[in-house]
Amino acid sequence: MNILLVTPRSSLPISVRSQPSMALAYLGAISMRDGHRVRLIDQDVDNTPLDKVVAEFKPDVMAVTANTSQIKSAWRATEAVKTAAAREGRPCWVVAGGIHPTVLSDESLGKGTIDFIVQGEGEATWEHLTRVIEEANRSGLHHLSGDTSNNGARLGKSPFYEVDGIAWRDADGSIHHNKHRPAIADLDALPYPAYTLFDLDKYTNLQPTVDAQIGRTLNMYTSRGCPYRCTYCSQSVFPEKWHCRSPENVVTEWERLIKEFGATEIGILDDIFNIDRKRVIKICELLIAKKLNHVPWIMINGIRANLADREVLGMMKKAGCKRTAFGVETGNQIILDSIDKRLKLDQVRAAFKAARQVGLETIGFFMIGLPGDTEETIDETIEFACELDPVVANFSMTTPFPGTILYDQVKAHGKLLIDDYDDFLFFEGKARYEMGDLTPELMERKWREAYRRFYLRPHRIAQTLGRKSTWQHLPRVASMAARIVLPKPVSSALTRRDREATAVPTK
Ligand code: B12
Ligand code: SF4
Repeated sequence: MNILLVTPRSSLPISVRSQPSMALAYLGAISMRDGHRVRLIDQDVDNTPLDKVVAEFKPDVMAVTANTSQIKSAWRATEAVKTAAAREGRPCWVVAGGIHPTVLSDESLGKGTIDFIVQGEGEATWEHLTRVIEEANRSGLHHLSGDTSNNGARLGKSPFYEVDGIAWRDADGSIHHNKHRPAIADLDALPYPAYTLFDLDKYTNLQPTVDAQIGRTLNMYTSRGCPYRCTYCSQSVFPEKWHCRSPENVVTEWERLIKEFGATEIGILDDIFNIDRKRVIKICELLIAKKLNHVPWIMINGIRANLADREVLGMMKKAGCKRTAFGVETGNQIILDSIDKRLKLDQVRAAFKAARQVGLETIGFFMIGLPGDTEETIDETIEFACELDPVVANFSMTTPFPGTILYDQVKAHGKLLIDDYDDFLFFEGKARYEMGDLTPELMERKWREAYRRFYLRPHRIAQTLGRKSTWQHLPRVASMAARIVLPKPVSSALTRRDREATAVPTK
């Protein structure tokens, strides 16, 4: 079949969201292994109109990925493809996946342009679904109904009931939720992400989390899922427990990224890379043995501070790790407990100290406006950030994402201040909700104050001026500095440029 993979246009500025979608890289690899023709359009770096792509490529299936802030754009893309395909007289099945449609599958199916939602981890379900679609096309089901119909009397029970892990829409509009599909048992059996589908020269690096200015950062996902259940985190919504690839499999891909695709820096995206310390140490030993440790790597997503001891961090450093992020969130233990982080402030202190001792740079993720936050507790967060003093401190506005416990708490006891999915971002300093004494005014004022107090300390100014990357990214750094120094009300002046200025990838 002809399979069209689409990353919908993001509402983030391109210099921030600039990496190939790993979800589609995996799905593409599966589909190519199964003998399909695959074309990928990343709307962030490719302006080709979808109707033109449909006319040229004639897709039988379209796959689109979306998190919450991408979902509206994903719906527009599916509509464009469905309409163009119908015009061509060649219907195209549309499949969506990713965190947002997984959580709110009926909402997306209700749009009428999406036939299937693949819920949770995608590869096994995708492979099964595309096989069933191909059989359905062959038997004429698709062309008879022009839809995902079970087509009752003529063809018997729809074959789509057999595909675990999907929600789907029948020809009469009714929605079916099939059984959950268990996590993929052997992640090593997956093909490596198909980077050949992307024009890698069109992407930028995830500044300022990574450094490579010239050259290429490529990402890896060495383990999946997370056993923790932090109340604000979308990842905790996925039912799959932590499961991982073997160190050998990881390092083979690592080598390939460097030797075949020219990676000059590697970003690790795992939710919780360091849960199995033996595995981390083995990966590090292999990287050293294979002399791959000359290429720096960065833990883009936070690792758990309570599991980051000096030995593990030291091995990571020896194996080429340059910088690691930690999800710290708050400087107040009561609030930390209330978000179910299962972490002690002293464990965070110890992890930052150990990282410094072994020579690893750090990134700290902090959240402003967690439930229960007050002027005083936010001050504690800012002071804690200053005490830890990471190379990059990211203060994000707490944003309640659908499906999270936080979202339910805000729905029950507070008020969401955003009703447009495009605004479910937290790079910018605009309050997303209010609850009790936690007012938008407080959150926005403290958010600005956090950046000011952290980055305008004399030694930080000196450090910033002394860093090569400051001069390499001068417009962004200058814009960020101006926003910190100039006292203007945040919510009144949000622009795309504002978003860009503070953009640091966070979890
Ligand atoms: C890397 C990353 C980024 C990068 C994106 C780079 C890129 N091009 O993908 C950057 C830094 C730009 C980024 C930005 C943001 N991110 Co982000 N990011 C991640 C991170 C760490 C990894 C994503 C990834 O590649 N995963 C690996 C792939 C293989 O997994 P996957 O995407 O889940 O896909 C699997 C399944 O979901 C499914 N699937 C997915 N799509 C599809 C489609 C089909 C058709 C099928 C069949 C299956 C399928 O199959 C895949 C394979 O199993 C995730 C956390 C995580 N672990 O996923 C957060 C995460 C996706 N980000 C999140 C957030 C909140 C953001 C921001 C909103 C933050 C902000 N700035 O305010 C922005 C939004 C940007 C945007 N508009 O897209 C949240 C999403 C929450 C939500 N409900 O939307 C996550 C889940 C983090 C979290 N724990 O809360 N992010
Ligand atoms: S914030 Fe990190 S530790 Fe907590 S549930 Fe999300 S991925 Fe797991």
